[in-house]
Amino acid sequence: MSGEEHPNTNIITLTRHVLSQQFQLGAQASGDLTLLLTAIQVTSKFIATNVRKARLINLIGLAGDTNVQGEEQKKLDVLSNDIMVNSLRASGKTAVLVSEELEEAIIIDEKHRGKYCVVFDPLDGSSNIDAGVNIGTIFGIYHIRPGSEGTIQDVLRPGSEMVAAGYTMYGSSANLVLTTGQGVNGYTLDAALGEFILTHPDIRIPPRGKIYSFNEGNAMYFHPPVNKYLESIKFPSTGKSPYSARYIGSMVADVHRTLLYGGIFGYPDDKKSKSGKLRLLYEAFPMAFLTEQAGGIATTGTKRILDIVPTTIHERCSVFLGSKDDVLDLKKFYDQESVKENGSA
Ligand code: AHM
Ligand code: MG
Repeated sequence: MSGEEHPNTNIITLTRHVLSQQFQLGAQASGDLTLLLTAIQVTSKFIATNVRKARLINLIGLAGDTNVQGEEQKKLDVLSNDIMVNSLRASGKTAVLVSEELEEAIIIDEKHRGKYCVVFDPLDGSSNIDAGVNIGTIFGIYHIRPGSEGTIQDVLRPGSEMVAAGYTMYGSSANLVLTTGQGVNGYTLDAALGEFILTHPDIRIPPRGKIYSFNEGNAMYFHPPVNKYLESIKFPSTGKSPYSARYIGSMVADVHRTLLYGGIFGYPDDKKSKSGKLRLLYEAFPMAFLTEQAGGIATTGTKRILDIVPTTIHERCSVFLGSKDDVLDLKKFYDQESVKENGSA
């Protein structure tokens, strides 16, 4: 060994990695999913670049419009949405698109129509943009139903039917984390090469963590099982250490940390927000798919998130996800509550 640093000449790019995974599927794989993921990568690179220079080119601040949830849109949200819609349509691989920023689903015209449907939040965690804190893009991909020409019914399906899901986190580097149903892998954007390189192969959530991630400012609205659970990890039985609190307020960043370090992330429904805050299709489903593929659990407290059948494209749901043992601990409080309710009924 000379001790000299040699560049790695066998780098595994995201495209190479997904192609090799698809190759293992044999004849079923036509390469279309790989091409669709290429389009998503390009949008992530474009958004990453714009996030980075936002302050300099005056993209920070409000665009002066409100989105379907009645929230003010940031300029970067609008831009990211436009980038994704344009790129996904032009890919020729999509039939239906659902974006957090658009009230209606987009049904792709025949000329550009492909066999995948993409649901996405182009720039999640937008309240963090002005502070330069991590934000991200979340996406989930369905295969169109057999015989369908692309309708809203193609995306009103349980998350367990998604064929791929992931997110790109824009932080100190851009990290794309992806599942195609064969585990979870993380890729980091090499800005010089302009490629996402495999840096976190086969991400597995530790079975138990030491971190909880909730917006505890809402505790006065939380239902009893949530507050009882939080109490149990902050004031554990003798001999055990309390959990640490970490809450960024960007789902992508909070879930990313949970995947890598373990612990539990929660955004429950409560007395004020009857269905919770997070959106089922393009926030809860993709993150639940990734969590399960990494060996964790994702639940509403009473049911598996991926089993929910959506009835509208922007519906919300309660979310708890993370390390298996931590989420099971929380579930016990929900189970006790339902025993109490049924017992007293
Ligand atoms: P957004 O889609 O408007 O950005 O809202 C979603 C975000 C998530 O990233 C995050 O988990 C949550 O809202 C934080 O909400 P809160 O500020 O209520 O804690
Ligand atoms: Mg969002």
